Amino acid sequence: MSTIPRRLVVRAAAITMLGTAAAAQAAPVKPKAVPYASVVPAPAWATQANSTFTLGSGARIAASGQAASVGNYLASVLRPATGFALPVDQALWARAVDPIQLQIAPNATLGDEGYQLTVNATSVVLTANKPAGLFEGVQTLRQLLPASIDASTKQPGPWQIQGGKITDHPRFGYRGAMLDVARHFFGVDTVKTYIDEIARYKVNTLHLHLSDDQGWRLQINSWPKLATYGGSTQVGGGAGGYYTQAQYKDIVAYAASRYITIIPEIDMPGHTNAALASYAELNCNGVAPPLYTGTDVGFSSLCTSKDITYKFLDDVIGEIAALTPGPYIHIGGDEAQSTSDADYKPFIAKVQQIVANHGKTAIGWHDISKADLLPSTIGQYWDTTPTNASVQAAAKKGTHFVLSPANLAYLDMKYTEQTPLGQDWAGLIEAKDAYNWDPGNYLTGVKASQVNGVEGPLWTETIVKLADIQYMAFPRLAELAELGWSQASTHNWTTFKTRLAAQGPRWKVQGVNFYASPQVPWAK
Ligand code: TNX
Repeated sequence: MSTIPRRLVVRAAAITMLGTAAAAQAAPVKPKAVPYASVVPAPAWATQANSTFTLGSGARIAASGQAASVGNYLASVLRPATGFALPVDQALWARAVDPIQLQIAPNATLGDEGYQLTVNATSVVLTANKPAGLFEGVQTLRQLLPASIDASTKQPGPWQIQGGKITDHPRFGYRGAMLDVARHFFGVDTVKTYIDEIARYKVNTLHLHLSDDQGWRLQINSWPKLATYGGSTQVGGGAGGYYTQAQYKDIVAYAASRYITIIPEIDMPGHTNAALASYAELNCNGVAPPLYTGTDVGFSSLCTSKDITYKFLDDVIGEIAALTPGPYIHIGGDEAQSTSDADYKPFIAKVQQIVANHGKTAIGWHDISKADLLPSTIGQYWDTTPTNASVQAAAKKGTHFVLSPANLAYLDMKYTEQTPLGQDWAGLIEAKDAYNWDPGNYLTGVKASQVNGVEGPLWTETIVKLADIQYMAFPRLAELAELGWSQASTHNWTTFKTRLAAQGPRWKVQGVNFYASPQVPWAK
């Protein structure tokens, strides 16, 4: 018997205590309903009731109109482990009779991604302003079911959900991951798998680092050698690869079906050896360098004084803008050590204008704050100290930032000295380090209202396969996602690590390779 008081009302910061108490009483053999306190990222508000919903074999999902696609998605993620048919009813009348109901319903406090989830003995009702909110609510619902719901084959159940109510919405609108597909190339299936894994934690942005010294990874019709030659190799010298435009569109559409916006990055003016090797005319001396398969940075630059450079960028950005429904194009701008400041500043000004001409908003690594920025341009902060003079000056003029401090958010940093993959130039990032900072109160001179959110970049000099991506991303990306989604009041490592621990069995069931940090009391 549970000792949890009926309809105990808890603030998100306190719900973990509830989770600990309930977890201690969990039956060891049969899966039981999961306490609300185990959800990552922590919901804004939750109450847990003393009732239990059981998903039965005859259950149907009501999801009409704009809710239909998320209803179909919910059915598709629940079918493999339950083995149930879970038909999706799209007729309005089904709302009242089906046990699982997804509805679009106006609620002023929930915003675009918020949702409300109400579970009692006979029904699960999920409402939101927008389909994106229903989608995020579905991720919460999945975590309220036993971990075996994530299996790809039929499991015994029972499929119980603890009764209660959650009202939830994000702290920040931008919650991102970045994958460097330039240093090592990753195919469409790997990217889709990563998209599914990050969507579980309500990440809504995937930034693809599509070009660097070692490779150009997207077919550009007006400059075809970029991909066919510039994409032909990678770090270490093996065969590289690139996405055809059709494959890129497929990734964008798949991400959109998970309410994730793709942000394509073409890094410039540095990190451009692959482009310079593909077209001699992009070099100031007119000589194409050889392809590069090492891991140095800072040695390449587009020729900022040549007109052809801007024709090239207009063509490339034009094609990418046409393929990308999201509002942003990332222009890189980092570590341009082979471009003088005198050349760099007007270059960034021109590129921002090209991006704007194609109807998009520019994002760049915070190095671009050395240049004059358009009011809409966003900086992505990657340095390891919270104080930076040009960032502060740009912030004063109103620039917004996405935070990816390398010593806190870089997913390619090692966890410990023993971590077999990754780098350590920005430091070691153990589980606790990845969580123990506040993005709203990190950058000197940048107000919380100028912080659009957070992003976890995964650079891939040492990363070659999906299992490597997973090992570096989990648990840290789930932790960063919580910093991006959950209210500051939930912030508490001691309670968080217990919630994070409940993700371990889920990753095991999903076959996600993760770092079992000794700092986290992983659930069995
Ligand atoms: C720095 S920080 C880079 C990348 C490297 C990464 C390795 C930044 C924007 N650029 O070029 O891959 O370090 O950790």
